[in-house]
Amino acid sequence: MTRAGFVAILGRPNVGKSTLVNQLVGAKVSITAASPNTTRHAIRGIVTEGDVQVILVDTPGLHRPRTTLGGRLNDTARSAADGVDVIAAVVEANAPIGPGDRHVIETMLSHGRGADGPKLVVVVNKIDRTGKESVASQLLAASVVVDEIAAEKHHLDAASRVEYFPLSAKTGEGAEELMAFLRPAMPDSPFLFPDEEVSDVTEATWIAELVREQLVRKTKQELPHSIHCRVVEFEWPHVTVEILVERESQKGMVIGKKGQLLKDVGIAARSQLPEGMYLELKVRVEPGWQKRDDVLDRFGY
Ligand SMILES: Nc1nc2c(ncn2[C@@H]2O[C@H](COP(=O)(O)OP(=O)(O)O)[C@@H](O)[C@H]2O)c(=O)[nH]1
Ligand SMILES: [Mg+2]
Repeated sequence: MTRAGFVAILGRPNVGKSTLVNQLVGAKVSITAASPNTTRHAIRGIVTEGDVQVILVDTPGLHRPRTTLGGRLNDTARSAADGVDVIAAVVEANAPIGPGDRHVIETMLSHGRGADGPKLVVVVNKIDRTGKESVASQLLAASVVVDEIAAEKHHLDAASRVEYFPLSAKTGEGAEELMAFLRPAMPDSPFLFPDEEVSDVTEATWIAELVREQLVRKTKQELPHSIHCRVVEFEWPHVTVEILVERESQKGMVIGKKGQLLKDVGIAARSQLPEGMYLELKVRVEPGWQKRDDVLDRFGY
């Protein structure tokens, strides 16, 4: 009999959720960057080993939304925790557990109620950034926060089932211990994805994501939030990605001096695409798209 199930990865922006999914899958399936709100969809990373399939659901970071897009990203993250077998809340080892983390832990606990509720995990990530003693005290701090929220919100039963894992999504330290917990937590089930698949992202979406990843990494301030990328033409080996920004001034920032920034983005994205693929980038202004429900619907957020 095979086993297969879902693990939702929750956390505030930038704690390393996407890096964790990539580390566990052993391949890049979700783009990552040092700026918040890089992940915009619930992306599934699939680990199939022997007769167990663990499907990791990467989610947008839970945050205080300032735009319609931000609100939708939170909804995507919360609904990703519905009906899963395990919920993992990720916090950082190298920063105090703050209000944003508390909100994440509360979301995890409230989804974890009932005897047949999901298994619950707190991952203390980025342990490569701190010493062993700080890791130990952060694990303790996390468990204190879990107990506090549980007492306050009447989630004591869920809180008693929480397991804690110190980990570095970057180096992989602690990843096997987490996988060893996740495998037996999967229910009896046929595989839900073909066993050679590592993600549920289509090729066109993936190409657009790779372009957006480079843009997010190379631009600053509010610009990463204002960018949406989509494939508008795809006829092998030619693919055209349209880059949408919100204002005319942002168009210039994306293109860069003498077109250098856009050129660098193209080179970096293309290096991760199949050999021989030809990538064309176009920039277009779609005024205020982040705040417009009609555009967000159209873009699938
Ligand atoms: N040092 C260190 N950096 C990490 C680790 N995990 C993630 N990061 C970095 O943290 C930033 C945010 O990572 P990302 O996975 O995009 O976070 P997300 O917003 O939670 O998905 C990136 O710059 C990552 O390289 C880790 O275990 N150690
Ligand atoms: Mg992410």
